[in-house]
Amino acid sequence: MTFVQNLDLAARATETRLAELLAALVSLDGSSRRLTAAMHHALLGGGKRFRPFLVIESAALFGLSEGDAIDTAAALECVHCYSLAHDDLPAMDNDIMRRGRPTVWRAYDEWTAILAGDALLTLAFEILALPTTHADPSVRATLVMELAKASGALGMVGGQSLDLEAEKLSDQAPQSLTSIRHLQSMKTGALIRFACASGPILAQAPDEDRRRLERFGDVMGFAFQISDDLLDVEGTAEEVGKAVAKDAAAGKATLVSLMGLDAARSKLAELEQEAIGLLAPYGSRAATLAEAATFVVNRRS
Ligand code: GRG
Repeated sequence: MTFVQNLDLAARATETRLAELLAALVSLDGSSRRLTAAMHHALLGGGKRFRPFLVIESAALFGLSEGDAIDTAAALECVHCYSLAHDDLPAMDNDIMRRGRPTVWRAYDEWTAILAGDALLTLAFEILALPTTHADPSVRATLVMELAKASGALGMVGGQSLDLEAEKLSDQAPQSLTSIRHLQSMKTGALIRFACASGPILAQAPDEDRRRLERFGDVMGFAFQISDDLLDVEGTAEEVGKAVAKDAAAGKATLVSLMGLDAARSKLAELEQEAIGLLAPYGSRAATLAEAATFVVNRRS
């Protein structure tokens, strides 16, 4: 099977489980139809489901099945989709297209998009608390703790704030490579790191494995961000499913604008090798995850 077929299988399994969880946990009778429809719009229909794929594959390294990892994968995707719905709002990035469709606030309105994001964030933790996520409550508590940290003030939300401060507040110092690297390891990196660490957490694997997979997640997150910046410069809106060239138009410093295209591409190649090297102890079980490193470096969407 090719890497893209594997990614697609994980995406379909995640979407099936997300639809089931939405139907089971957000009943149409008890909730606002408008809110539920906006949650559907944010969560289903498009998206690579790359983070769920990382959850499933990092769990597979330790002999766990897709079914063992799917609820954790779905919970993480709820947080990711909430972040996109909020990031697209006029007060933040003000985007009208996402995944080739109108953003949630354009399809509904701002308050519905805010509330749908809020509901997806809380749904993620409801899913992690379900016994179907893991039979052992202490594993569920660890997942809740780690996803909360990855999503919150020291993770994605904190990184988003640092990014918006630099962009929108006039008294901020110009961004350096170090400050951008730091904010992006929080904004984009923290969820990818959680995805990679969740396999050893679910498998109750030794700490050494968890640290190795966290390091793998850091490297993948860094590569993902550089490739995202490159796509903003080199990609087309059709490929990416959203507006491109936004960073340059906003005069925004990015890893690519500060490093230059050639240095960014060679950094990506270096990160690809580092990621693959970190998987060496897992031999052929890590073949798909190693291909993911190559995919991130070369992705066009
Ligand atoms: C609003 C709290 C809050 C956080 C927003 C994730 C994020 C933080 C902003 C998105 C802006 C952005 C373009 C970040 C760069 C990396 C990234 C997260 C890209 C989108 O993720 P993909 O490519 O998207 O995995 P799909 O659609 O495939 O799920």
